[in-house]
Amino acid sequence: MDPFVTFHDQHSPAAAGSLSQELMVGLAATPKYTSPKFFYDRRGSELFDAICEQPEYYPTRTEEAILRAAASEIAEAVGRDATLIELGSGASRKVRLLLEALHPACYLGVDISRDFLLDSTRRLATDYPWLEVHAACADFSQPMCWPEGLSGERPVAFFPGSSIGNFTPAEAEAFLVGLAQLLPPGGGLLIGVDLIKDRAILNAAYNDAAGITAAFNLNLLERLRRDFEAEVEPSRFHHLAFYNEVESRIEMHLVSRCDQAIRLAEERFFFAEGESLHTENSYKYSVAGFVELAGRAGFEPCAHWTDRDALFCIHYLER
Ligand code: AVI
Repeated sequence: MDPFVTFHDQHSPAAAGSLSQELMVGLAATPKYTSPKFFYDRRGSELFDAICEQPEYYPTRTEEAILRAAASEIAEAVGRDATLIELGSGASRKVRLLLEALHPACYLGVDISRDFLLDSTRRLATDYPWLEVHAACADFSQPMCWPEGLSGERPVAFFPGSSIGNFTPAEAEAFLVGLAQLLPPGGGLLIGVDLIKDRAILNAAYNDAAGITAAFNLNLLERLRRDFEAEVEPSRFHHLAFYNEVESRIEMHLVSRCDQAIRLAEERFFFAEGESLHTENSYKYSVAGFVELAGRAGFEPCAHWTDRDALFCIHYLER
């Protein structure tokens, strides 16, 4: 183990059998659905990184630009005594901008993907020798607790990327209630939230011309074959993503090109031509709408920052 990173293992991965049960529940439902967590095998994570580089996918570069432009204001609002806790730390790119502005004594990266987490926290420990670095392998969408041994008084959670948008609003509220319970009074939440905007911009972001989002969506079926020994022919489905204005969300689906079945374990799930498997929602919020939701979960708004085109918002809230 790298001497500069304290590793805390809080995750016992669900057995393949229970994941396969979960998939079967969604495939048997009407309409059919799968949880977005099934996107993220190694190939899915690589494709997601590639999505973030696409010219149409504005959230990543816009959030980074806001962090860069507002770094000192953010540091002012958050305070320099924070223990920074990054939820879903992944490649830990955005947090570097914050570390440089906040100079906290202690950082904890929390991610479900052990290898990714270890690589990225080791890189942080090397690049920021003054920083006490902890890594917790955990599924932060499930109840968790902060590991022992973090120095610093005031935890501030950093949840970038508008990953909150992949929960339904009710799930997002429940998640924030759980997070609020982990924070002492005065503890903070710095969170990136994608904003409601012109549908043409949203539709383009999830239908990039290079077809990377389509490949990301279809990789789910490849993964069913690879990891769950499903019988499924991905070329018999096509990618569909559109903005549902009533629900303020992008919906991603895989639409069947013909009458067919997916076999998983001993079950067969029939698709009529044109029937879809709903693979993801990505909710968009107004600034006020998100503040209201977070308020119901026990967070008070302190400050927020947006870009000039009002594409994306970073909120800072406290308990
Ligand atoms: C991870 N999450 C915030 C992305 C989003 O925009 O909802 C996942 C994604 N799906 C398709 N493109 C990107």
